[in-house]
Amino acid sequence: MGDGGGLVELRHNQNMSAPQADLVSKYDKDGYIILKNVIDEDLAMLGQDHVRWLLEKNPDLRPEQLHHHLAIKDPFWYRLVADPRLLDAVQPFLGPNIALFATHYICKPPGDGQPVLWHQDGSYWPLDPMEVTTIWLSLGHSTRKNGCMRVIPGTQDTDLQEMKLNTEVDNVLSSSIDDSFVDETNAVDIELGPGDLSIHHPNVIHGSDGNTSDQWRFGLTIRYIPTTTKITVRDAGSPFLLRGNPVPGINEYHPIPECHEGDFLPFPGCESWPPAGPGNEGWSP
Ligand SMILES: O=C(O)CCC(=O)C(=O)O
Repeated sequence: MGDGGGLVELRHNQNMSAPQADLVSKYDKDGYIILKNVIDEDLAMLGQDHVRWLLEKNPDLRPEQLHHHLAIKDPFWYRLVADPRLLDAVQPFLGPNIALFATHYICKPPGDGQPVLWHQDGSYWPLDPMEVTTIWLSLGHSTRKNGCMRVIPGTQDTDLQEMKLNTEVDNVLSSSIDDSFVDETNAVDIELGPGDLSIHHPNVIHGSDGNTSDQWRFGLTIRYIPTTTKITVRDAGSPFLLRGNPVPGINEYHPIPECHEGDFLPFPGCESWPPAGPGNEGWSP
């Protein structure tokens, strides 16, 4: 299964620059792309502080399991996923009306950071249609040694498969795709520095190894949808309208989280929070 007809048509209707069109054709061919230096290093470091802050507030959670429900009332988390540089990066794939479906820090501590077994994202998601793309935002150095994401290019043309319970080793999703779909010899390491990102398709087969190095791996996954995609299970994500217009009757979006004294990670711009507009329109980093 490739992209739905809706997204293909929507791309045809957009005025894309030649570099954007190249990225879209690379994504269509390989199921992922890489963009370097999209956010500044200061913001990436603030993202690392955010992870430490979240872990202090939620001592029972592992750093691979900082899930989207925590984002609903968290102004810094919203600020990060609504960053116009990230929305500009996904707009060629999704069009101008963009919402957040879900977001999840997957950070791997040195020594025992857990693997993410081979899977297709769309198999887990209650979305109709399955028009969605993921930014994997690197907040530090993500390398083969500390368990960077790995992708099998071209597998975005594989239909979504049922994921199987898999707890042979401790792993982030406790499940994986059947081995018969995985040819690891074709896997590509997505090595990234702070502020770099990859964008991947919901059908592409991907995963990552554990972190056996002495360096943390800091990554944030951000699942963006066009506002025409319906989240069919209530409370399945952390829906926010981020850019453009909602479609009546499709999704209900949370309000922009407020900054409550002592209960958020301070960030540049929080003094004049919340930003203007329904999402973040008119706001620049
Ligand atoms: O963070 C990882 O290692 C894997 C990420 C992933 O599976 C995803 O973003 O869908």
